[in-house]
Amino acid sequence: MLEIAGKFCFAGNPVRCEEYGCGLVNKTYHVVCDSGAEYILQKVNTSTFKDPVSLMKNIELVTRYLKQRVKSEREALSPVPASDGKLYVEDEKHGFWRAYDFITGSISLDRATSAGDFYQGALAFGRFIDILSDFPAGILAETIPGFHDTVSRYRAFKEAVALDACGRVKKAQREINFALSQEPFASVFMDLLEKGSLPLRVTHNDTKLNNVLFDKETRTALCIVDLDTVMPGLVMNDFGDAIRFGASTAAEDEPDLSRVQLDLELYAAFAQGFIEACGNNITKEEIELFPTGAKMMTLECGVRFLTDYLSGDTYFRTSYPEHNLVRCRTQFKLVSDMDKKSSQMNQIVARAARR
Ligand code: ADP
Ligand code: GN1
Ligand code: MG
Repeated sequence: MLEIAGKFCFAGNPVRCEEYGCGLVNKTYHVVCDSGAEYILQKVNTSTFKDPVSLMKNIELVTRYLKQRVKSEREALSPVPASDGKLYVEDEKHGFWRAYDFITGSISLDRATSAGDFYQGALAFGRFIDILSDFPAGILAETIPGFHDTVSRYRAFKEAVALDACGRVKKAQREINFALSQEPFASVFMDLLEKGSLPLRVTHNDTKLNNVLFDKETRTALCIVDLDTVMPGLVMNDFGDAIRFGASTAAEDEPDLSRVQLDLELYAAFAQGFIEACGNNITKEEIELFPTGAKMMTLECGVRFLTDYLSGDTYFRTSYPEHNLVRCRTQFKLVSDMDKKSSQMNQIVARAARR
């Protein structure tokens, strides 16, 4: 690892390199140099991101744009060039790597410890939408085609069921039935998009709370990270994915489903912060669809975990054989809970929009 780290233009010589964070797709390391300078070094998963050079072009364009519009340098990521001037190092033996300045004094949270934290996270994700609302979306590459096309996610799921590559269909029959019972819902956004009644914007598309960096001391949100999936998308999905992950009462892989519910206090805190920070950029129709976005992203993510379980765990990093099935169950439990709480979810968003 230090060999790779040595190929980037770091201040000083890398002396320490440790795994960092909890991402399920890329691999992240924290590098410390003998000068004291700190960096984030990442191995990009090129099975997932098939055109990593275009991906890095997206990141270059977006970080440059953000840098010119934020108040302090801790509020936007800074990619570090390699010695040849490119923003990545690639070779056959080691794979595809990139680096960022480590945002000093920052932490990320896998769970909100208070509604205040989650409200802060919402402000950061909303500001991201707000700042990028004038960015020319057309110049961004689609880093994962159909990333939030829930209909095509269902297609892949049904193929995995038919193939039953690992003989796991029997073990997941209940979850498969649940997914199928929800299938008519999966096309709601795709249908509206086809009719042309929803705007595509530059969105983040992976708005897990741990993709926000907080100031360790003040607990205010500083910066949005994990920009691999920044591309044209729907703002409801950014709202929804954040709720899916951050407004649950339990971790994404909690095996005890009695502990998994949608926390309406956290949901309300996020709705308030996100709507406030998106400003006038988003329409009334988009806001009305935020609760639908929450259910859509939760259902889609559950279907993706289930598909990966049935296909032999080739996409998401797992720690034990049933891990993806356990993750799928938490998502489906949340979907059911959202169905029960849908009128409250609608009221909360309507109230936040009136403020
Ligand atoms: P992954 O795709 O694996 O989720 P991320 O880009 O989200 O990778 O990085 C993983 C974790 O590393 C983040 O959750 C955050 O805690 C931390 N991190 C990422 N970039 C920085 C940075 N520039 N400065 C400080 N911490 C960072
Ligand atoms: C992945 O890479 P990470 O951990 O931030 C995935 C998201 C899922 C999430 C589930 C590129 O996010 O779409 O919602 O896992 N990212 C990609 O935890 O597929
Ligand atoms: Mg991440």
